[in-house]
Amino acid sequence: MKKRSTIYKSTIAYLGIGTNKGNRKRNIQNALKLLNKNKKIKVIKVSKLLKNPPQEGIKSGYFLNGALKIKTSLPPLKLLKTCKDIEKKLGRPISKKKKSRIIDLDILLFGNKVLNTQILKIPHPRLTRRYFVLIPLIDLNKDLIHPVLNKNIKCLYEKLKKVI
Ligand code: PH2
Ligand code: MG
Ligand code: MG
Repeated sequence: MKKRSTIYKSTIAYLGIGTNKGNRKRNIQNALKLLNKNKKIKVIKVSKLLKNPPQEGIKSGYFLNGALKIKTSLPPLKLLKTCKDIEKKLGRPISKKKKSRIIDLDILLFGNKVLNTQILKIPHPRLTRRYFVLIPLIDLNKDLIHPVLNKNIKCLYEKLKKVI
């Protein structure tokens, strides 16, 4: 029997994934391959992908957005570094925030962890304002609880729907 590699002290985390440049589906597939290549990350579930217009001042190209449920033994900052390395490997330059992106990987939730540092905030601070994040998250796990607001993400989505 094939030996399964075990991930010790692992955490369930959720990543947001988005792309609005080039072959969006392929960009997402490439990012998934690179995430799974890392021995300390296992992608457990991929949400349905949502085609939607750019938000928050980005002007060009529609987005393909989704979310990933992963299991990881990496601590949050190492996971962030891994995400940034993958973005770079897929050709995203380190530059302006409002630019089109081949791939964007954001940490949305990391277990019940709450982190508020300059380089990384968990839960993702704009999660509650983004339907393109909440819809894929609900698709992955409708029972998820926002660890700061202590609210179910489905409730957060219902609330957001009222204002947009
Ligand atoms: N990401 C942003 C800003 N705007 N709009 C959509 N539709 N999807 C995104 O992933 C997105 C965005 C900043 O990361
Ligand atoms: Mg982002
Ligand atoms: Mg990002």
